Amino acid sequence: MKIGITCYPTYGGSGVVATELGLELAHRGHEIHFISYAQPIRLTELHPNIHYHEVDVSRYPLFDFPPYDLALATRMAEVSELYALDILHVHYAIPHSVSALLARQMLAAKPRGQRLPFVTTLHGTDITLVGLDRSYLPITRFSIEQSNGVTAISNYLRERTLREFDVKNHIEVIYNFVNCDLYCRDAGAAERRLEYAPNGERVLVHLSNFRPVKRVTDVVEIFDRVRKKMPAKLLMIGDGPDRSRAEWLAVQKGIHDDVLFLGKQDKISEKLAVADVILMPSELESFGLAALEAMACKVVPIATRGGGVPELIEHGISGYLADVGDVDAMAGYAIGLLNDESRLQTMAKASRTMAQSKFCSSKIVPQYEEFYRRTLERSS
Ligand code: GMT
Repeated sequence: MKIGITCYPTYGGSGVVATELGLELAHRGHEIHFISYAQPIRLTELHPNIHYHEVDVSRYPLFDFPPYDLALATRMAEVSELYALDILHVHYAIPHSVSALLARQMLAAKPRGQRLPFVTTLHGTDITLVGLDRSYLPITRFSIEQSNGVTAISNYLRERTLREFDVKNHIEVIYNFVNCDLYCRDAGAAERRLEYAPNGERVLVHLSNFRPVKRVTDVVEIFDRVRKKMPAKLLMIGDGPDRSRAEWLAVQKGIHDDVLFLGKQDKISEKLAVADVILMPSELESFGLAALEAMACKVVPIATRGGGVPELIEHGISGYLADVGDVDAMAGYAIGLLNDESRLQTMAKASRTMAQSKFCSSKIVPQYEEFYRRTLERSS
């Protein structure tokens, strides 16, 4: 198939899923066209089946807010026509599904009337935060209803979309996935760990875009409690609006030397694979891709239990779940686990098994292929 993919290229889990999906599909022989305003950050590999088309948003003194969604729609239509795309897959509803809808209409109105069915994948805050803002809700609902196919990344997100948006479409649940061959406890992990924890300290990790929903100061609070009980290091991977709050908190607590802010990183699997535990105390996660990537690397997740997270983590078996803001409980789980090597090893194995048995790309990517086929059949 010839598949167009649009996502946010620089920020967040939806862009990661979109990029990894494009790469996996390219390896399976599909022709992939990324259409976005910048090259997706995880698109580091050159592959003959992968093409990238930049959307140029022209500036004009009248435009306080340059109309990216219109430039995107134009580029989607252009690329679809030039490369005879079969289907367009947009990740994150706002504004991508609206642009796809416009592109589909532009092509249908042409003399030869090319068809451009599009699939919208709902990821999280496009529904739970942004989409529920009154100024976005009607158009988000409309573009979801107009999509030729809709997927959500967890049952939680599917139910919430149906309930709060009152849309009538079928929404297929296709979970986030991880490449289990790449994300694993590789042979070099022990040596790399020494760079961060040279004296045998425990290693905790957090990976996010440091937005308020991630509650990064809770990460520091939890680590502070752990640090009082044992030598430990915290790796903070990523960057975003709340990073400096977290840095200041670490300074105030006197643990700044043990909290390593690594910023945005590539080769995420290599960083995750050195850790014992990942902390994900988010306000809400529709799924929790960062936890899945860590679990595949035998890193045990300690997370909040809201949203779609319980579909990934079984409390007490492949990780621990606590209420939002309950930093004492999450610290208690971490301390108990890190003090008990045999339980840590058992849960690390259970985490990997969970990732392998349900969420490997080899299991999930064919579900997308099948969904494209059904969508194409329905819209022919
Ligand atoms: O919060 C983020 O990391 C970004 C956000 C997004 O939509 O880009 O992530 C959402 O999508 C991820 C991939 O599908 C999910 O794993 C995350 O749980 C989800 N984030 C939230 O629901 C807050």
